Amino acid sequence: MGGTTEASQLARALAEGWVGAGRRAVFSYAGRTARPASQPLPLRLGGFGGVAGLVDYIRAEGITHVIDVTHPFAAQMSNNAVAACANVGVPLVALQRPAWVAGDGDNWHHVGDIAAAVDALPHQGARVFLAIGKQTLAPFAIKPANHYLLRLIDPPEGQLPLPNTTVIVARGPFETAGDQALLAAHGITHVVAKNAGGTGAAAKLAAARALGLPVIMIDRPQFRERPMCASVAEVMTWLTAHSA
Ligand code: 3Y8
Ligand code: NAP
Repeated sequence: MGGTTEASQLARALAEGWVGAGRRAVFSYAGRTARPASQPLPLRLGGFGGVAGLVDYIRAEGITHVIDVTHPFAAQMSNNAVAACANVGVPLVALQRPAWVAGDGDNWHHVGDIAAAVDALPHQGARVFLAIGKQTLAPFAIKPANHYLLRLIDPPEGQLPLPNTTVIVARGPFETAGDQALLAAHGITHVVAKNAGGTGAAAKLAAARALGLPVIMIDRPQFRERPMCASVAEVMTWLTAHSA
């Protein structure tokens, strides 16, 4: 189950080391974006239909191993996978990159969720870089007197929930120099980020540090207990260890 930089890296390793050895694999996307990245594995798009739908899919497709490489904020998918795999009795492992930690020169304010991120913003006059996707914009509408620079993967359909916005349509992974130029060009005063970890979304943090900007860092949701791997190589070892 993909949707992150690490999922694309694992797909390449599986295509070579697993499918290359005559085994089968399928890459699953939620279907959130108009044109998901292509993968070297067969793709399936869209939700499974909750835990029951995932149980049916695992059984119908004869899935023998589930690898959860979804985003650290995709808690519902991850929790559904724990329940479904326990129900069917197939092994599950998650590959999740470590959370970012503030370094020298960082000016971070940790908050627990989107609502707390909104609370942490001024009531007016701020110029805020929101790189948290389009699904979580509505809560910021209670502070309309700030200007919001939005980075989205697909052009927004219909009216945005915020009056003062500039929209950038771009797909990560992003580079520090590009993000620093973007933040400076728009006179950004605050950056809001999810603690995604990894490399694909980290550029804005380095850019904020270079520009001396505060970052409102949304901490990760809680997950149900599950076996974890910390690298693609570890997942490939786990697969071999759990295969007849
Ligand atoms: C659909 C798969 C790859 C994977 C790239 C990573 C890094 C680049 C940067 C910013 C932050 C954000 C957002 C972001 C990044 C990677 C990785 C990551 C952040 C794709 C992808 C899917 C999604 C869904 C999308 C969300 C949105 C989140 C934009 C594919 C490209 C903000 C998360 O418009 C929408 O509805 C967007 C929805 C979920 C956050 C949200 O909650 O709205 N990602 N992102 C997956 C699916 O269909 O199952 O389409 O190719 C994957 C990536 N996005 O190797 O190319 O590994 O995290 N994606 C965040 O972390 O902050 C942007 O702009 O600085
Ligand atoms: P979520 O809230 O945990 O999941 C909501 C529902 O979306 C799930 O219950 C499932 O539907 C479906 N779903 C999610 N990931 C799926 C996958 N890989 N394959 C099939 N169905 C999936 O997930 P989300 O936060 O919306 O993220 C959606 C996708 O975008 C994930 O693949 C994630 O890796 C990627 N992504 C998310 C973020 C982020 O910030 N949230 C950032 C980068 C990438 P059913 O219940 O019907 O099965």
